[in-house]
Amino acid sequence: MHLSNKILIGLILGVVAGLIAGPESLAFIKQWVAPIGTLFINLIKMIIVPLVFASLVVGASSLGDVKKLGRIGGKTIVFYLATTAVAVTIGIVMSQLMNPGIGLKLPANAVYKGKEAPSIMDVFVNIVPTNPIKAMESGDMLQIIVFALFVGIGITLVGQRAKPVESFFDGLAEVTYKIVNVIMSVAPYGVFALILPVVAANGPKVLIPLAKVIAAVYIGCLLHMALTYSGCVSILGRMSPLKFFKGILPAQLIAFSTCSSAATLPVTMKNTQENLGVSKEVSSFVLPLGATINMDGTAIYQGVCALFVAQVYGVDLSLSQMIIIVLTGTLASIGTAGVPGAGLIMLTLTLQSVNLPIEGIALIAGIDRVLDMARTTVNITGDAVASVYIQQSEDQALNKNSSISV
Ligand code: DAS
Repeated sequence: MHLSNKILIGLILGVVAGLIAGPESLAFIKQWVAPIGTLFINLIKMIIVPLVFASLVVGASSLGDVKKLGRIGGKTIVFYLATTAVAVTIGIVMSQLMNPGIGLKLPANAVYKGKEAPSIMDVFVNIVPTNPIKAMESGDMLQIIVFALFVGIGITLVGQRAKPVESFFDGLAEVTYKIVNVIMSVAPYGVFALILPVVAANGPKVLIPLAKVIAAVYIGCLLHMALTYSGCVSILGRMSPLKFFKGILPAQLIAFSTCSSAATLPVTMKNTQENLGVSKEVSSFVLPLGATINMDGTAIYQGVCALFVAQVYGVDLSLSQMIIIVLTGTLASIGTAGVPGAGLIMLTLTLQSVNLPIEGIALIAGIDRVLDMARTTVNITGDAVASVYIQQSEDQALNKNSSISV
């Protein structure tokens, strides 16, 4: 049976078991089931840094020249920004249509004590590592990407004498891909153990009062995938959307269960390379970058929740405030880390940009995990769409050059 089907069965059994068990069994579930899910996530996290670093060094050095790296980087970042801005807009439109916050009253004692969101400038200034080993130890993905790119460029500039270094990283990358395969063989059990506690804790009575917010985020995410991504994959990627969504399904299921783009990255790389024909050099650059700065699902969530909070507080937002939400929602999603719940922290940035009270987040915090499942799934899907587009664009450039040189 195909791995996707096994993971899907693990997910469905986890949901059914969670609904049957319910909140009464949470103590037992947290003691005996949740640790299996944590073990599975730890297995994936174990391999992320060596996988991303080795494949990026090989990717950057095999690009052959810095110009090509700059070209791919430029196309990737423009694509990410454009699709994210569309995503925020879809989120705003969904909230305008569904009015999830109308009629809801914030509990008097609602206070949000989340972590302070980092400023966008902090994110950009912080991308160059002063200590690459510390960056790897702390799993700072942007710093690891920057250091790996410099090592790859260094190998290119040194040339033949650096071949042993390049071969070492090439071998290390292959070893890490094989380790991902081994880890994925236990994914159905890991997904079961991850989903069961969430469903048991978030039973119907938790979700129904805020069903409209959940519906607005989920419908926004589905629309973005069905319209934006299908359009990009078929027009820019020259690929049938059916083939794309079938090929990326395992990574989507892992993202849905783990709520972490970073933890899903090894699977996103595996699926794009094995099922979608994306080369190692493109996937090892576009995907780690995307898992760090491209969060379309989070952007949709920012748009929906900003309007939800405005509606709860009876604030009528002007068009210019909506535009500010699109801009800050896009920037906030760039600064969102690929870990569970990161989007909730960045929501404070978006709310503050239009002077909305951040206390409104207290209502969302209770259902944030359920919202995170959808937004993380969209986040990694958007990264995969970008890798398919960039691969197609590079193939076209190669064909054009070879036809000119004939
Ligand atoms: N869970 C984050 C991710 O891994 C997204 C978010 O929290 O918004 O992509």
